[in-house]
Amino acid sequence: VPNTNELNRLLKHFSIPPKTKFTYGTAGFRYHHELLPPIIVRIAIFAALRSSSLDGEPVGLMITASHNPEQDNGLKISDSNGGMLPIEWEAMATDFANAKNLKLLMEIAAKNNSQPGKEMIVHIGRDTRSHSLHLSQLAIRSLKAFGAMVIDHGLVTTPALHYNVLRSNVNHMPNALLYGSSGTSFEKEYLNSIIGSYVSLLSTKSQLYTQKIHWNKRSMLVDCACGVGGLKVPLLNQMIEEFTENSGILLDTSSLVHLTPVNLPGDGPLNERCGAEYVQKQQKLPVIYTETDETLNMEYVASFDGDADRIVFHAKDVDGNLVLLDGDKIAVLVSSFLQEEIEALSTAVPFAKSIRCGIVQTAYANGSSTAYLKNVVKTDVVIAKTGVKHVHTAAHHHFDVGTYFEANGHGTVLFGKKFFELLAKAEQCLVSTSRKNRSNIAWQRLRVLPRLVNQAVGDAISDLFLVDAILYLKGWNLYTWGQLYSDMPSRQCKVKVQDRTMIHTNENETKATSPIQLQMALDAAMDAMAKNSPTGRQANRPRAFVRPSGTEDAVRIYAEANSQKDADALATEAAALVY
Ligand code: NG1
Ligand code: ZN
Repeated sequence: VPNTNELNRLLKHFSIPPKTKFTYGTAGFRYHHELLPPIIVRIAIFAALRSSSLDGEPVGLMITASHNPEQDNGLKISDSNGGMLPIEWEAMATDFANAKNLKLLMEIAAKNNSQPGKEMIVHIGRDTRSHSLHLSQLAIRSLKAFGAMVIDHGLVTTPALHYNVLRSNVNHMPNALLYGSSGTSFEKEYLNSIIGSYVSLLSTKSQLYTQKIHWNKRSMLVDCACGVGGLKVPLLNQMIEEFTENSGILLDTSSLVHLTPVNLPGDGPLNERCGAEYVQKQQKLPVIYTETDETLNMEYVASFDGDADRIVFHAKDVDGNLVLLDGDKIAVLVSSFLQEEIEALSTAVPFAKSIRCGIVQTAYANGSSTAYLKNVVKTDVVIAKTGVKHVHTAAHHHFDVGTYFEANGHGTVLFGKKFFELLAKAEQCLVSTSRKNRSNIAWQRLRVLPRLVNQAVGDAISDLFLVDAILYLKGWNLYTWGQLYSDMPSRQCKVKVQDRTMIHTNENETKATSPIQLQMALDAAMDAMAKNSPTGRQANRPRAFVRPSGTEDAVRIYAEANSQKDADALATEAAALVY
């Protein structure tokens, strides 16, 4: 039963500052942390109503501003299926965030056919920002005042929170809820399932050989952006060892990757000169705040973002320059692996030929990656709007096995119904064949993937093991992988303008639809540069676009061209046009 007095007190105390309009952005609400308390109170109530509208299925609230600077914070909502809030609900969320008092809130709810129910359950998680604890306590207080049940997971990564939500809905776990307000975490189970699938995947390599082979142990430095991933990565080595010992899977332990976590919470400022966003956007090597002899010469490095839902890989070349393996490179690696395995399976199981495999990218994907995917991997490519909610939906809609990765390293692979039909058919055809048969190996590989790869949302930890396993199975290192294609030189920057919402774009954000003069001027700049470019190939055409960010108060500029000088010049020109 809602405690109206307490709700009124909270709404009054955390009132909306004058002349402020909060909006639901690319991934929820994200602002300077001091602006957040009023949003937290209102969106906590919103989350409870969403749970109520789903007949009491739990949903999730994650307190994080992901890759943003330390002083920002935010709210991400996990729907009951572990995915993002349906886009149709965003307008109501925005209205809620801006509603003054309880009466207005309830009017908005009624207008949206939404009302408090008997069962309202909300999972809460938070990142390591110093203000996240206080904000999560405020969310809990508001939820309780509204009569919702709260399950507090404390410090978790965003993908682990999504998994907790998904998992608690899969089984509709009333028993687990008996623990009360905590102790219903499936995080360990989740990490174990990733690790178990990873080890099984690695073990398929030796099926191809008759003798025992000793592999070079791979050591990976994991830059945790001084964020919450840094609390989880240190547990993984031991979990891998324990799993391998207990599972009875015969595997040379030297084939397992060893993780060295650095940039843990407290080592340095969150996301500052480290982490996935910095490395990918600035194209610079991260600062390793905890530098030791061991960390100095590591060749195999991964960078997470502040809430561990993104990952990019990188290494230093002989000249000390950055070799970046971003989300595009991950998409290429993962999708070619999937195509190869499905192809190998199809010789024994022809149904595999009918599986639609494909990739979803955004306008930020490097032109070379799109060309490579179309021309070499020969896979279908769909370009969707920026943000997981768009790429996820597109992958689900277009493909039976849909891979999506944003260039910034946020992505996953979605396996549809038809893929599971394929696995069932494969089992019938292959169960009595030799485990060394290539189609059988492909089946062994494919069937572990849905447990290795998060089906709800991208996860840096899950993607780390997926990439490492594929590299191991192929016998590649970061350089072999990086050389699949060369990125077109590119430049990204941000411009702060008075009102970024002035800029509107087309469906896949590759062009501005208004102001129309802006796009005309951009087209002219691209044409002029194309005339002076050495090649006339479409794939190498200079390209630039602008769009308002949905997470920061800025307009983002992207440019790519045939030389770094040209990419920089095009970005500078585009920035001047926006300004
Ligand atoms: P915005 O700020 O709307 O561009 C950024 C990323 C998205 C996504 C969200 C959510 C870029 C260019 N944009 O969105 O891909 O990750 O943050 O975290 O990287
Ligand atoms: Zn993130």
